Amino acid sequence: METALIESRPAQSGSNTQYDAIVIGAGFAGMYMLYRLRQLGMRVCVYERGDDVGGTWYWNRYPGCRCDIESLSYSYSFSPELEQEWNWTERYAAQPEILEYAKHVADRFDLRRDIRFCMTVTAAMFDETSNQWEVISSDGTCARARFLISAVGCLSAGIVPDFPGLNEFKGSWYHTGNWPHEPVDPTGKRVGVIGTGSTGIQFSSAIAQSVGHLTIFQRTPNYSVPSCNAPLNPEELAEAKSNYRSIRAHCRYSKVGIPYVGNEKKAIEDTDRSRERNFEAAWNGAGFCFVLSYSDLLLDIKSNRTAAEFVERKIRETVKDPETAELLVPRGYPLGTKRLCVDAGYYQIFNQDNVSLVDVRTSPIESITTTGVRTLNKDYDLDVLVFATGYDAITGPLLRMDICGRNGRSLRRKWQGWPQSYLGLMMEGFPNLFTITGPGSPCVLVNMIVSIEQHVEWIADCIASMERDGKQTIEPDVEAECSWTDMVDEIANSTLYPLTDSWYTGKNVTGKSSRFTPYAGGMGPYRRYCEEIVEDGYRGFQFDRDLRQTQGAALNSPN
Ligand code: N01
Repeated sequence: METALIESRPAQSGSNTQYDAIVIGAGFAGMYMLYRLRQLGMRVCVYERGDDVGGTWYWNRYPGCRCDIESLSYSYSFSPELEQEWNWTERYAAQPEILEYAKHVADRFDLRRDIRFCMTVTAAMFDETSNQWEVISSDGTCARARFLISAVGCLSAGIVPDFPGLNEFKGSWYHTGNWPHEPVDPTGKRVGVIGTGSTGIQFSSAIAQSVGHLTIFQRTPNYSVPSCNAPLNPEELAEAKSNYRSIRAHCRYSKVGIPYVGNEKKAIEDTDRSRERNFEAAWNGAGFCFVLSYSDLLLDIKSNRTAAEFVERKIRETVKDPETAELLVPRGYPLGTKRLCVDAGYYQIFNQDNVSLVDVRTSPIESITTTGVRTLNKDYDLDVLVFATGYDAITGPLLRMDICGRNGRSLRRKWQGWPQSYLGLMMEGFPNLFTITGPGSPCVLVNMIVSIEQHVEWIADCIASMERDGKQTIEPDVEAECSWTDMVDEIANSTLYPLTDSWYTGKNVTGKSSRFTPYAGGMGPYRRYCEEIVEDGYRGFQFDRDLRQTQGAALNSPN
């Protein structure tokens, strides 16, 4: 049920401002966190580097940007009134509609008055004498708060590869995650796209018809399946609205946080004919859930191959030029271990005369010239160059800030080897710092909004219980953190994910230690685990930790 808002004290402006809680980021996580903290009567300030709410959906304005989770479940569940008044228009909402939704939420719950826009948090230090976080932002001001909550998202630190000559390029260039607010008209232009992940595939499919020529620079082909997007008709919408409570209940304890019921059968145990029928049906309607068309596709390499071969056949059937088709066929990694892409006619665009595919694995990009891209074999003249080159995911957005916990220990140092956390929610040595969808949580493997809501509610309940019990600080034990990190690792190793270099493992970032960091055990099991920990008196956490113990633990800590 939606709870009435408790009127909270307004945030103050200026330097050395004091709050009860500071939230970093005003995307879906930050907005809901603010809403919940206000309900506790807290003085909250949200820092947001953009000039409006929306996070990912504020920054990613590139043509074709769309959610690959269905609108009816990629939306907040906390307010039945909000659910009833908002009308999604398509099965998979496009970026402008999702951004409108975020703005609507901000207006409806009067969130903006506690958000400081165009402010980037650069550093945060924990002051042990006062048990306060000191938060420094881009304008040089410092604010203090007892609780610091990171809502910076998992895919918000974009990467532009360090190609020599980029500054000399005479055309326009953009990273898809920092797309201009004013329209970029590609009509009739020579456009180059580097990157063929979800973003590059969406972007290329969306603009191929209107550009003069589109050159796609591909290093690794991805598996992509049709989204089968369609308008939502009034009956479907009404049906969903009348069933929202049961849909949400299912999502909260499901594996992926969506209302889709996956096939419990194993691909490897099915007959060839039945498997083909099943894959065909999934290809023609399941979108991202293609990967759930059998229970073992991400667990068993032989099963995975059956799905991969099906998609590879589809690519060869669709793309008329056999050489291009072969270049587009993924090789050497299991389907879905790089996030499965969901497209609107991607493979079809290669049958257009104005689209060409350049294999930069065999002929690498050497530099950007004044007129375009130079590969080992050839120069490509371009008017517009688009970097769909991805993100320093999950830990990147957190480590862009200089965060120091007890004894001045920095998070960058703590996470040098691998990102240790307890439940993906907190780190030992960093009291009262919560990370929404941090490493070690299901985050990017499930419906992000379901994951966000679970974390926000857990954090809000935890803070409320501390207030009730008069506790000043909370942080995990080293032992709890280590065993959680080991468990995340163990579960990951029971899947096929770690076999592939991807942004999931951090291998896409030069110098980043490689490890599969999300919790791959599923949303439902994770939620139950978090609930049990609370029922068990916050097992693995310490309240008001004794400093002498802390010093001992820090000496014994491996990081
Ligand atoms: O990023 P990516 P993305 N030279 O890392 C290539 C989410 N998302 O922005 O694979 C040449 O997947 C790189 O090549 P390689 C979704 O979770 C969601 O596309 O490293 N190429 C790869 O092809 C998604 O998974 C939606 O060999 C270079 C590409 O750039 C995540 O965001 C929509 C290169 C990067 O692909 C990230 O997707 C869009 C270089 N130097 C995105 N460096 C939704 O629908 C990198 N590449 C919700």
